[in-house]
Formats: sequence, C-alpha cells, structure tokens
Amino acid sequence: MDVATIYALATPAPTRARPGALATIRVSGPRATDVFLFLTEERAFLRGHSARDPSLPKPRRLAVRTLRHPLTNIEIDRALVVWFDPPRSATGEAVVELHLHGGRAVTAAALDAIAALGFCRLAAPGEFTRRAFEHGKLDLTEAEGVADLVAAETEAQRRQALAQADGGLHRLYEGWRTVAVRLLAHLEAAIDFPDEDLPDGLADTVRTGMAAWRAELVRHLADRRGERLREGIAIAILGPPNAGKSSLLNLLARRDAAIVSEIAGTTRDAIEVHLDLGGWPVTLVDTAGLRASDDAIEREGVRRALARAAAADLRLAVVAADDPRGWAQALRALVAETPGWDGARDLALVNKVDLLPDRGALIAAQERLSLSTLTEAGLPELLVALEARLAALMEAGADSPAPALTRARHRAAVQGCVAALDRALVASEVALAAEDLRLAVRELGALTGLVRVDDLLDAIFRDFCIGK
Ligand SMILES: Nc1nc2c(ncn2[C@@H]2O[C@H](COP(=O)(O)OP(=O)(O)O)[C@@H](O)[C@H]2O)c(=O)[nH]1
Ligand SMILES: [Mg+2]
Repeated sequence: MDVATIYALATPAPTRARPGALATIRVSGPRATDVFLFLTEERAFLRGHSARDPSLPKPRRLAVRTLRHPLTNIEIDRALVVWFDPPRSATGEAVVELHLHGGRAVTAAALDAIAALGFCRLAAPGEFTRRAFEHGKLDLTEAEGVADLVAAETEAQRRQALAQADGGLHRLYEGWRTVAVRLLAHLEAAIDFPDEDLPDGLADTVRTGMAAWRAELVRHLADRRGERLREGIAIAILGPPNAGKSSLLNLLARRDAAIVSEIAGTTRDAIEVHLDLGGWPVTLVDTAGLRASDDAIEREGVRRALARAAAADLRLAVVAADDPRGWAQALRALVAETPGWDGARDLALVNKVDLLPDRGALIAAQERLSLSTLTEAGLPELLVALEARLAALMEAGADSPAPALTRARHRAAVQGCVAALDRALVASEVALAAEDLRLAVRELGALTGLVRVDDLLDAIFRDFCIGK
C-alpha cells in the first residue's frame, strides 16, 4: 500500500490585510525527505540523492536554507527548515517543516513548488493528527485533547485540553483496561483450568475487584466538570413574563441577542449566547416566561423553558420588583415551580429595582440580589455572586486527582463499561461474566483506539501461578 506524502500550510492563510510575520508549511510521509532535498538543493532533480546526502541537516535541528522552485530553480525564500526522520516525529513519518516569511506570495510560491514535484497531495483536515494516531504517537483521547487545545477560548479550557493532550485520560483509561484484563484473566483461568487448584476465594477476589472498579467508573461519570468546561457551563434564566430575562441576557452578553419587549410572551424559544464569565466558559440560555397560557406555541415555550432549567448546570431565577403579587411572593412561587432548584447552587434575583422608591434597599437588607438592567445598579454584585457560584460548581471535587471525561463519546463508553460490569456481577455462569468483562475491555479499547486482545493471554500467564 502506497502512503501519500501530504503537505499543508499549518498557520492561518495570509491575506493582504493580515500577512503573517511567519508561515509554516508541514510535510509528512515517505517522500517528505525528497521534498526537503528538491526544494533546498540547486538543480537537485538533475543529480538525484541518497538518504545520506550531506545537504540534509541533522534531524530535529533547525537549519537556514534558500528554498528554490524545483523546476525553474527560482529562489522563493530564505527559510528556517527542520527535518525529522521517522519514527521520531509528530506523525511517526518523515516530517519536514518550512518556516517561511509569512507573506501571500511567499507561501503561495512555496506551496506551488511542492505541488510541482508531483508526488505530494494537500492534507485533509486533521490528517497529520490522524497519522500520529495511526503510528501510535497519540491515542484517541490525546488527539481529541489536541483538537480542544486549538479550540480553547478560556484559560480553564486551555488547561483541561493540555492535560488531556498530555495523556491524562489515556493513562486513566489504560489503567482501567489493565484492571479489566486482570479480572478477565482470573475468570478465564477458572474456565480453562477447571480442574486445577485455583487460589482460594478467587470468585470473591474477582467480585470485589469488579465492585471496586465499578465504583470508580460511577465516580468518573458523576463528575461533569470536564464536559461543562468543554461545552460551556449552562446557565438558564427563568422567570415570569416581563421580568426582564431577555434584558438580563443582553446585559450579560453586552449585545442584543434576545428580543426585549413589553409585550409579555415575546421569547418563545430558548435563545443561547456564549460568554466568558470570570474565565469560565458559559452558555447563557434565555427562556420563555413561565405562565399558564391558552396559546399552544407559548405553552410549548414554557415546556421547553422548564426542560432547559432541569438540564442546566445553574439556574438564574428572575422576578420583577413591581410584580403584582409582590416580589417576595413571586420569587417563592418561581423557585417552587423550577425543577431541581437548589438554593446553595442556583441564584435568585429581583430585577427592575429602579421602579422601587428605595431603589432596592429593602431587598438588599434581606440579602437578596437586586438589579436594574436599565440603570445597571446591582450588576457588579450579580457578577461577583455568579462567578462565585461558577467557581463552586467547577471546583467541587477538584481535589480528586482523576481527570474528568470531556465528551459524550467518553461518557457512552464508560456507561457501557458500567452496564457490562452490572451484568457480569449477576451472571449465572463464569463464562457469561467473562464475556461481559470482555465487552468492557473492548469499550475501553475503543475509547483510546487501541483494542488489543492478545494482552489477555500474556496476563493469564503473568498473573497466575497455576503451578505447572
Ligand atoms: N424599569 C425597568 N424596566 C425593565 C428592566 N428590565 C427590563 N425592563 C423592561 O421590561 C420589559 C420586559 O423585558 P424583557 O427583557 O423582554 O422581559 P422578559 O419577558 O422576562 O424577557 C421591557 O419593556 C423592558 O424594557 C429594568 O431593570 N427596569
Ligand atoms: Mg424574553
């Protein structure tokens, strides 16, 4: 099978308005070394070369070279170049990086020169990382970490992505796979050598091991910090119509994302905006006002609002200071109908305090948050309170050394392991329990992308003293 040599501009494409100071082109594949030689040697194509060609710099060392078009011999740029011999490169293949001046003409000429060689093709998105995975340089979770690192927008996201790219989840899942393979080896031994003297209490050992591992898996699933950080912490704004929910969303987002209107029932579907609150990535959700309605569309909006509230990480309940029921009564009613309300985690807020003669002094005296989206009175206090709640949400369990899962894919696989263990724990026969454990091993193998079943036999003979 012939593996293509691929190339791509690794830095953003320069434009007339924004040329880069530098631009990097990466080449990877069996003929990357040829690319290097053809572009750096005068008339290289006439002479041919060998891998021992003296004009190749030492691997992994930067060198300065004049790049030329291989057919016309015209100079393109004077560049810093580096060459990696396989497998000691990012992709595991021969890799060349050209660090050029970042103008449009320079990058275009260099890309043209590589194309003119006729034995390379442009890389598909993610193809370098894909090759790194295929050569065992990265597992799937590390590859995902690399993607998240590039996409990270907040400090907390960056830290999490880097830890994952560095193998945080890889080590956790591979550790679990070892646990599962050991347990399986014990069960396999009981099946394959039924007449041998197996160590006493083997069944108990396996059972205890499975239960302990299951508890660890369940703890891992309960920790939602990783997904919250990657996807944004969901905050749902809830309240009766006209409380100023949409105004609050716009105020926090500093732009007119939601329609604000004195006509009650204007917001009928959930509106989302993404923002950075004190370094935390947040998805703020505006919802339809909660009230009984004859309008089918509005009723659907209310149903969705309650569903969003139930699914949110944090709820922000808002009532108007001039609510006809009185703000205190309105707030009590709202909290009572909000699914999953937790006073220690969620926040209640009285808006429109500019309408009160005392400008909210009474509300503040009762240690309630008050706000006017109109005058922005109370906004600093609201932000402080929100950031404190976010920090509490994200730091709960932060002392746990285990990294948190970050994607639905991880969650599904770990849930699959728990389900398999649950079946194994109640299996009527050892062979059935072993089959379920094998499924759990496969889930973990799929999670990291390294399914290897041969491990099993090695583990049997390493871990056991069958005695003969
Ligand atoms: N006086 C006053 N009016 C406000 C305040 N916040 C919002 N409003 C008004 O209340 C009405 C309803 O606001 P809106 O944000 O659409 O409320 P929603 O139905 O809860 O989304 C609009 O006319 C807003 O201009 C406030 O702090 N003070
Ligand atoms: Mg609204």
